Amino acid sequence: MDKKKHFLVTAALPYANGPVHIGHLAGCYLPADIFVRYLRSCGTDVKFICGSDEHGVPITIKAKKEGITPQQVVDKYNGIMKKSFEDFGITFDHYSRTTNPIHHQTASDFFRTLYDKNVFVEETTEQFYDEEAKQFLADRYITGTCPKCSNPKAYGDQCEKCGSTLNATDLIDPHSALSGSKPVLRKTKNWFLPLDKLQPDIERYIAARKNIFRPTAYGQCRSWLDQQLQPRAMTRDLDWGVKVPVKDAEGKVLYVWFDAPIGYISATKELLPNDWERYWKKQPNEKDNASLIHFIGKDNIVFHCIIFPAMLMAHGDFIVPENVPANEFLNLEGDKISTSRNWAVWLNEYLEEMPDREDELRYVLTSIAPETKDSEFTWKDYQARINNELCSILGNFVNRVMVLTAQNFESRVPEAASASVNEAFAPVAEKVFGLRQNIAAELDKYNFREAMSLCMDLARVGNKYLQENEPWKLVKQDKAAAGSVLHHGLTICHELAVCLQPFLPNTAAKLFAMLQATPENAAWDKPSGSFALQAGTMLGASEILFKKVEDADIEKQIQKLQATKAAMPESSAPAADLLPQKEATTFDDFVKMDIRTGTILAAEKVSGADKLLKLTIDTGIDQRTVVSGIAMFFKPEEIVGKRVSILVNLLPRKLKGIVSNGMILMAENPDGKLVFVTPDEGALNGSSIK
Ligand code: B3M
Ligand code: ZN
Repeated sequence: MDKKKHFLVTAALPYANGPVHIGHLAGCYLPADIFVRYLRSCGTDVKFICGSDEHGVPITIKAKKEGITPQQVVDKYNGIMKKSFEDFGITFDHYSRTTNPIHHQTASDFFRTLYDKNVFVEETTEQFYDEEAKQFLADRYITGTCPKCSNPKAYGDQCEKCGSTLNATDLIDPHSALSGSKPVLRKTKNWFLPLDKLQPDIERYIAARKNIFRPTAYGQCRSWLDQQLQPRAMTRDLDWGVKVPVKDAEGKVLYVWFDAPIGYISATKELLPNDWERYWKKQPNEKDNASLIHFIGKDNIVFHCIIFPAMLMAHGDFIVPENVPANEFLNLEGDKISTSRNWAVWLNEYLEEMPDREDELRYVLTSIAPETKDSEFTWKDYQARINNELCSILGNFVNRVMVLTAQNFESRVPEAASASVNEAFAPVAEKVFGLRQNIAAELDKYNFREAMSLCMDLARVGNKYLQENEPWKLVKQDKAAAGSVLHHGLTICHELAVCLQPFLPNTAAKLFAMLQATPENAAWDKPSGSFALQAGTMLGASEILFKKVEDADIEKQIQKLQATKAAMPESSAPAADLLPQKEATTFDDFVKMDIRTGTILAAEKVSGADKLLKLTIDTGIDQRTVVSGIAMFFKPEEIVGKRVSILVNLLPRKLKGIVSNGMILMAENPDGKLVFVTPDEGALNGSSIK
């Protein structure tokens, strides 16, 4: 990585519709902050930009739910989010808002430039319309079955299960999230970004990033390109957002995914009214272009890796993102983190309930960072990592060196006077400086998890050095030699302070204060062997770096989550994730369906069909064959004897050559696994369900 260049680093603009949780932090804010702190400590010119995404359906849905206006929603959550980022030590140079006038102007101008360049295709198409709510249904206002993976809870713009980006009209069995009703199609005009025509440019852009993007990001882009890009509407029939700045566009706003990434530009303008172009625009000499880096979560990949670059290229004046480090998802105690189900560790609550433990959370979240696959946060693991790693390895090493120096050398950095000790330290020093370089190399490659673990290796080297030299014994025989050992021990502490700066900034600051050293710019690039510690320097007060996490602290948190689970209504899934109620039906229609209780007598796999099981069911009236699509969830031998509910008068259907007489009723658990709808004990086979 060319650290002499100037960088613009962004972290995804969070929707201002809920507080920040640990999933957000692990997804992009923490790695972005580590990266930026690293660049700053190398003396690199970097600006770190973020802000609230205050438009789009996620905001208006929240407003409806809370019974307040969209403006009130964003005012409330922007304040909460901004404060917890600050309190946690995410060091944005600027945290903006997409409702700011400067953003409306910037997004509007950007759209107008593309419009004037005839980039957009203006087209009247049929879009879903809710006749009850009297409005068009864009994006999350519509739910239905994903055409790619059959997830019944896909949104009009995206399926969260398979990650596909969708158009509302792709959905099977669409429903309005506003009224639950079946929408109708109505004609409306919109402006489309012709991604199909821009495909060759994007192909070139993505090809050049084959070895830069992480495999998930590259793979998602490839699969989009392989399916051929389609034009995508950049405007919406809604009243909350940036007004479309052309004529005949009343009642229309910019698509939130058009305006939000432009928010990065507006925020930079706000921060640097006179200098922002240096970070965004192509410079006369290409080598003077900034490096643009977007940290995001994997659900935002296509918008940052395809649509935004396409917009920037179509505009013409702007550079394109150099890298888009995208993380996977963090789960919590075995379940998906979810704002609407309140299944999260909220940052504002953590900061209150676990005071002065910011670095501990940074450590844990970086150690389990979901860089290449989803990962999981549990409180027990949090406790174990702090107690067994931060306290026992890092904290213990530093404490031993400090205490021994205080006891034996009046807290002054001892001379490295013993030639033999110094000689023996040479290979250790080599290891230490090698680690520093390796940490930097991993950071250059955005491998934060590995870099964090190398920092702990550095502390391990320190512990081993102490263990092998036993200065507490040596001091009784040869004080100068013990002093030399402690001098080198302090040097390793200093190395730790340098390397930990981006990861555990509070700890690094404490270490620098204890060593009476200052964090120097370019400390990372210093040649090996150049120590900042002067013999005779009076050390600062020694501090315990990490306190053990007690069982009681963790129990409280676990109980809190258990209470959340208990309070979840049986319909535990968020309202927005459940299928809305279907259209009204009559009792007469219902009784036409003959549903009975039965028992599975036999089950076997259907050859040539992964999903199907052939079941023999005792329905009370007969024994019959039913073919059921449940083979992904059950082994045949597990379900023999299972009580079930069965629709017996469904017309026979032939599946893989077998005639199926009826249908077993199934429900879905929160993991998407199908479960049987089993009658209560006592119901005989053949008893009608009514
Ligand atoms: N607000 C999506 C999200 O919060 C969106 C990111 C915008 S980044 C320009 O996941
Ligand atoms: Zn899907």
